[in-house]
Amino acid sequence: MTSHGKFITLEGGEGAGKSTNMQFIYERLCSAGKDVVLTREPGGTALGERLRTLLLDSGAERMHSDTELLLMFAARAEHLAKVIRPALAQGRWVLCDRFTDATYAYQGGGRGIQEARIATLEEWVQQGLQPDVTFLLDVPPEIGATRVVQRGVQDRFELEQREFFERVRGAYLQRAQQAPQRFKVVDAGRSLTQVQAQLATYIAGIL
Ligand code: Z5A
Repeated sequence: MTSHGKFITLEGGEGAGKSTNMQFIYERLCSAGKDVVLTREPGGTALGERLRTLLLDSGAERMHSDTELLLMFAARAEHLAKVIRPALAQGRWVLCDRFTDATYAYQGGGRGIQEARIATLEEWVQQGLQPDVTFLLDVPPEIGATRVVQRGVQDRFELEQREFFERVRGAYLQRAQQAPQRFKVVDAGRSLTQVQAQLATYIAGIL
């Protein structure tokens, strides 16, 4: 019988260093002999990537927050059916750049949608499936903003104000407090060397 692989997610606010550390985590897991599927949300499938383009397009007409929430879960339903569940069932590990905690943080904390509405969609789409481990790169928005300033064109979320990112951060930290077994919180305001040393310790603990 094939055993289920582990489902690992990486979360954080803007400038937390997700892309940089995603690669680091991926390499650590592969070096330990794990067969890892690297994927992301919104996205991860052909249709999901098309939804991602709609969701991030800063030139698009203003989107209602309910539309944004539903599109996030539409992309997630596709991702779970086509990529995440099949990979886990084959015993592969899935390393996903953002998942439902991002919905609670951005659509819940950031946009102000009630948690209960998000929880209803979560139950419908995930049917109990949760990440085994979630790395949260926590950084104060003022530090994150200085890191992304040179990145050029900003997406629809990156154009939000500081208060939005404060609420996003607060919602992430609250989720981490509510599920301390699943969350591994990393102080991502420190140097990359320090961040990756802490990540390496956490990774060693889940192998
Ligand atoms: N979203 C949502 O609203 N609801 C949902 O359910 C989901 C997503 C799933 C796209 O996400 C948007 O989707 C996101 C939330 C929304 N919006 N925002 N903002 P994304 O994950 O694709 O986009 P992102 O947040 O911009 O992630 P990113 O590209 O990984 O950016 P990052 O975290 O800033 O990472 P980075 O590019 O690796 O780092 C930024 C810079 O900082 C770079 O120059 C690094 O070299 C530097 N860096 C990294 N770490 C350090 C340290 N420790 N010290 C100094 N400098 C550093």
